[in-house]
Amino acid sequence: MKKIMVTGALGQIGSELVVKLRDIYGEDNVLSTDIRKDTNVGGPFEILDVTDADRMYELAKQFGADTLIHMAALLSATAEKNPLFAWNLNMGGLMNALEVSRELDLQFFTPSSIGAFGPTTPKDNTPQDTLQRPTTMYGINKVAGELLCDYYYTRFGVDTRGVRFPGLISYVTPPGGGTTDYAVDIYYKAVENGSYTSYIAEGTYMDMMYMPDALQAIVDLMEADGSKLKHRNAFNISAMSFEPSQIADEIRKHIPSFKIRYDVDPVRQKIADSWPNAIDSSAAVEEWGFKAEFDLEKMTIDMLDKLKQKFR
Ligand code: AKB
Repeated sequence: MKKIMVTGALGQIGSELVVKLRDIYGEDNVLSTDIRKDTNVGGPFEILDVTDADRMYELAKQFGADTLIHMAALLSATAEKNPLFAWNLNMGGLMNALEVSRELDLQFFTPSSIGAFGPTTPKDNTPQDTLQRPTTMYGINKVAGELLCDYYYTRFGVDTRGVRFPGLISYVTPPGGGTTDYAVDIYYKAVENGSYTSYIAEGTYMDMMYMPDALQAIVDLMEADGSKLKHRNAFNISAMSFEPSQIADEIRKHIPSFKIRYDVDPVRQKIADSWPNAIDSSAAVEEWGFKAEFDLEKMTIDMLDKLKQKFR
């Protein structure tokens, strides 16, 4: 049985990932760690600041981990507000996690993002291997991270794996500080107020994915036969691409009076404009069988249903 340590376990992805991993591998085989404690969350938990390399090593060793899933990081919009802090946290945390994985011979996963692309990247059907000159601190962190993970595999044989996540949508834990977060907020506001003011302009396409597909992708990639992986660390994966008025139209099928307005935030709009419209996930499909169950229609039904129950 695997013994998995997760950093950033109370974040948007981590909080749901830990539940899924515990369902599959058993509660006691998944150690959740984060910089703060949430008393509502059960199971093995330890406080960990990922910039503290010694504590990360000690926790992984004591737990007897064979796998490290490193999720702790600042998202794009927050990183832009404080670039030096983002560099220190995102790169320092990643280096520590890679070193711990090398020292303890752990299988390793960390997410990259569509943020690893930039304005000179082909915007449509963005290839797996292409020009990457991001213009945000977050994107620079992600490209450097992809390269470091490749390096730890080729240089030290660490079994590093990863995907480039699109915007992730979930009704469980709200995201914090991302550019794609509007696509989560819009569902909350639709249920709570019947209207939403979007900080992303009409016509701005970005890749997205419903959280259950993102979690399954992590499990599938970590379970995949390593000998079949050619890319290992930065697989493009996407389930859908849409712009704000399309998600509003989809919501209107269930809440006919729903209204969308626009009050564009120049910082997040600039980030969104530098990212692809739609990426090509074919390498992930071919190398480890990536598939997504949810499109915009199916996701909207589930999101609205779950949020209505939550706010009832
Ligand atoms: C963000 O918007 O920063 C993230 C991402 C796409 O990496 N959701």
